[in-house]
This record gives sequence, structure tokens and C-alpha cells, in this order.
Amino acid sequence: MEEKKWWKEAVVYQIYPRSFMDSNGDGVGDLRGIKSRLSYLKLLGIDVIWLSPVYQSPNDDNGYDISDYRDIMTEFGTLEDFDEMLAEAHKLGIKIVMDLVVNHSSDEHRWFVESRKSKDNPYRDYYIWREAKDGKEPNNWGSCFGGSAWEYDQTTDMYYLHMFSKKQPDLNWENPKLRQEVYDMMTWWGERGIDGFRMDVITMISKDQRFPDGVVRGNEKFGDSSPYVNNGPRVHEYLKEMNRKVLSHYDLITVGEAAGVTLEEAKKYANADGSELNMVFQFEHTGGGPEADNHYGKWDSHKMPLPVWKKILSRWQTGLEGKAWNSLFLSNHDQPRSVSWFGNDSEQYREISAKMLGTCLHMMQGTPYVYQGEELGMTNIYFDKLEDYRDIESINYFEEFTESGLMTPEHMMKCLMLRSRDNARTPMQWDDSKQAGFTDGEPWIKVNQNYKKINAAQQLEDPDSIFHYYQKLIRLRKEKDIIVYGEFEPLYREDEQIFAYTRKGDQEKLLTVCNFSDKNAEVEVPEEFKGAECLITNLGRKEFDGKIILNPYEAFVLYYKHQVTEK
Ligand code: TEU
Ligand code: CA
Repeated sequence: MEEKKWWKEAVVYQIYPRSFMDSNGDGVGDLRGIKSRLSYLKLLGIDVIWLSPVYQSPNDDNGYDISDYRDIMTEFGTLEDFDEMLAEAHKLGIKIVMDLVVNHSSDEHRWFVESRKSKDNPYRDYYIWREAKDGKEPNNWGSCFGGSAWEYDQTTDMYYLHMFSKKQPDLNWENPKLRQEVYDMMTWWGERGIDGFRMDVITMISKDQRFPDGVVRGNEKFGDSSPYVNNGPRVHEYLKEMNRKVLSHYDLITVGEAAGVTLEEAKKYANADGSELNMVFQFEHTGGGPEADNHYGKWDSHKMPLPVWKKILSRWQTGLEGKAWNSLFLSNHDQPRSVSWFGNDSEQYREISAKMLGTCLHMMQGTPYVYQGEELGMTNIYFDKLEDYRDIESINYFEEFTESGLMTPEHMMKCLMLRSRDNARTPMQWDDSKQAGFTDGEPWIKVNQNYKKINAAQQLEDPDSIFHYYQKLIRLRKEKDIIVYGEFEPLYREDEQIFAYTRKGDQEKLLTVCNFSDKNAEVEVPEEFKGAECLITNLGRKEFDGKIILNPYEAFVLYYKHQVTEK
């Protein structure tokens, strides 16, 4: 079995502060708002909160563009509010993880304001500047938010690199001074008492210094930068340095965001020897699968067939066993709502499929992450007007794809409904009062109109709610070591409706069975689980022997402990 660690036993809850709770009626969530809702999270039973960025920011990308790493965003409050929130959380036994966004800063950060002034400014090399090539951009890389990854700057007649928006210039990790600034800033937060870091696009911090053109596929406009940016030549060296200089001095939980990471790379980032990070977020299971057309990136409506999805998750489960540690998530602030994408958000199946998804995720090996509202089964917003969207990624791609004729506006609107990040960013639904109890004012983004039916107050009253089901899933992890540490093995691999797996330890074993389809499904409960105890189930089934017919989206977990005979 795996080595025991507190961060393996923890459940993390992600808060997107802008949309969680507004305390002063300006329509924007804030730190005092979070503080006022900590008791709700305590009741849910989570151990750790990951806060999406709360630093000073001009909000081109909702805080992922930081202009001062040592201050709080004006709209969110003050450092004093932060300290109060942290103290209150600690009093309740809840830890706080900060989002560390150091692949890039805001162009309004004083480092960049200095850097762009002249070629010999002391901060010049804090960023990545290159001369034009044949009168054009230094290479053909595209930005993750559309358009070129290079922006021309008149003052010095050079280009700077920005893998995201042009207001998010990439920091130059080749520069030891910049690295030390980052470590000092992290230490400053460590001393303030925070409990960990979620590291934004951390796999992108080391760029191939030759800056070669990327391959251009099909009718795409830009080259693929990923071989030269993701998991770059010095990334492990940098993380080891960060670990030595900062992380190893505290007892932190660390998770690196690692889109496109391979199993081999993940074993380095999250090595059990503790030299880099505790775990990474991999994203293979969030994509569209083999039928998705790569030319549209994430803007594709294909869903992955269940056998492919299972194969991916199973490969991560068994691949990291004993060598590294998994994170488990179905949604976050960049993804559609999990019940809308992986489950079924119809009136008939929303509740039952949300519970099934929770079961499937929480019974695997790894540290689970619950995204705000997931514990209520909150759904996609399905905005039908572009004006309702706020997200820079959605808006940029709408313009790029419809102007170039790649997609009709009608089709692109459908893609946004399925995939836009704003689906996850609508305000938390607290109760059935105006604006779902999120704010007394006008929210910065519209509230989902289903809040009268889907809200926390209602679910707290109902013992059978999704909230209480999640509460139980989280509690079970604390009661049964096997859920945290047991070895994973998939069953019925080719089954197109059912995801089933076992977890095994010395004396105990666990069986999880989930029907991912809206049809009945037949399953044979393995003989070795005959007479086992049911830990949790979403439809109240009592009998689990032999062949059973599962209802749509039904799920259950069986637990078996071997009798230890004394001699
Ligand atoms: O996301 C990184 C990332 O890979 C995104 O491009 C992601 O693929 C996209 O949002 C999915 O649609 C991180 C943050 O989570 C995201 O919110 C930020 O916008 C981004 O970095 C830049 O900081
Ligand atoms: Ca506010």
C-alpha cells in the first residue's frame, strides 16, 4: 500500500472567488463573502480550500493576470480580510491553498512596466523579448486564447511572448533573478500561514530557447508550440530548485496544473520521493476523445466513448501506483459543469447522475477536488447570447472562428454552450432569493435561472440531496483507509455502460459500480463480494448478489473485510 500522507487523505474544495459569495452588494464575490460561508464548507466536510487567484489584478483573465503578488485584488478585499479569513478557516480545521500563477504576470505588474521601457532596463530579462523575424513575429506560435503568442512593442521595436492573452506576458524563468523573486514571494505567503499552492500551467515555465516554429496542422493559422513549451528542457530543474528553496521548509499541499502531461512526465513532477510536487492535474479525461476534430481545439461537441474514458482513468490509476500520486477531478473553473458534460442534466437524471459521478470519482485512488456548486449538481448555463459571456477565451475564439469562416455563429454558440468556461463561473446558488443569495446587487455574470430549484438552502434541508450524498462520500474517506490507499483494478473494461473497479488492501476490499448511461445495464457482482456491506448507493438498492439490473445512472459501493482469525 501507498505511504501515508495527510494530503492524500484530504478532500479539496475549489473556490472561484469572483462567483462564490458577495458580501457588499457590488456583484463580485469577495473574501468576506468566503469567510461567511466557511461553516457551510465545514459541514460538507472538506479539509482544504483551493482559492483561484485573489491577488491584485486588472482582471483581463479574472485574476490569472497578476499585477501584484503581495496584495489582494481591490474588489476581493484587503490583506487584513485575507488574514481574517485564513484564521477563521484554520479555527475550523480548514487549510487554504493559493493559486500560484508564475508562468506569466499581468502587463500591469511593475516588473513588466519596467521591462518594456528599454533594452537595458534591469527588469528587461524578467520577460521573454525577441527581435522580429523577416519583419514578422519571431516564430509561428499561437496563444492559448487565440491569435499569435507574440505582441509587438513599439518602445523598443521588439516582440514579447504571451502564451495566453497579450495582457499576460510570460515570465523568463531562464533568469535566476526572476526565479528568486518568485521564491521570495512564495516564502512571504508561506510565512503568512497558507497551506499550499496550486500551480497554474506550471509545466509551461521552461521554453525551448531556440524558439523553433511549430507544426501547422490542416487549415490552422498558427504552429503548435507544445513540444517547445510544455514539459520544457529545464522544468524539473526549476521545480527541484523551488522545492529546495521554498516548499521543503513548510508542510504544504502542492498540485501542478499539467495539461497534456504524459504518465512518464507526471511520475517526475509528482515523484513519491517528494523532490518536486505532491501531484498534478492531468486533463486527458476532459477532452473529446478520438472522434473529436483537433482542428477546433476544445470547441468540439464530441464526447468520449465510455471505454476510452475508463481506459484513460485506469491507466492513470495503475500507472502512478506506488510511484506518484493522482489528483481526481471532473470539473474546475475552466471546464463545463461535470453533471452537464459527463452526466445528464435533464430534470429526470440530474440528481441521480450527479451522485453517480461523485461516487465514481471519490472511490478512486488520489486526492479528490470538488469544484464549487458540484456538490449541488449545478449545471451549465447555456447562454444563448454572446453578450452574456464574460470569458476572454470564449469571446476571442468566437470572433476568431466566425470571422475566418471556420464556424458559423450559430454553430459556435452551440460549442460555447457545451464548453465555455463561463458555464462553471456563474454565481454559486445559495438559496431561492433574488440572484440566488449570491449578491444584493447586479452580479458580474448572470445567475443560472434554475437556482429556484437548485440551491444550497434547499439541499441542506433534504437528507437525500446531492449535498448530503457528497458529505457522505467525504466522510467515508475518513472512515475507511482502503478508499484512500487501496490498489485500483478496473473490471469489465470493454463495457459501454458501466464503469466498475475494485480497490484492495491487506484485509479489506472495495467494489465500485457506476452506470454511466441513461439505460438499464446488467452487471454480475463478483463472487468475492458476496455478502459484502454496501457503503453508499444513489437509489436505495438493498440486494447486491449475483446478476443485477442497474437503473440508469445507478451507482453503489460494496465493502468487504476479511475475518482475521486468531490462533
Ligand atoms: O489554464 C491553463 C490552460 O491550459 C487553459 O488554456 C485551459 O486549457 C483552458 O482554460 C481550457 O479552456 C490556466 C487557468 O486554469 C486558466 O483559468 C487561465 O486562464 C490560464 O491558466 C492562464 O493563466
Ligand atoms: Ca463584493
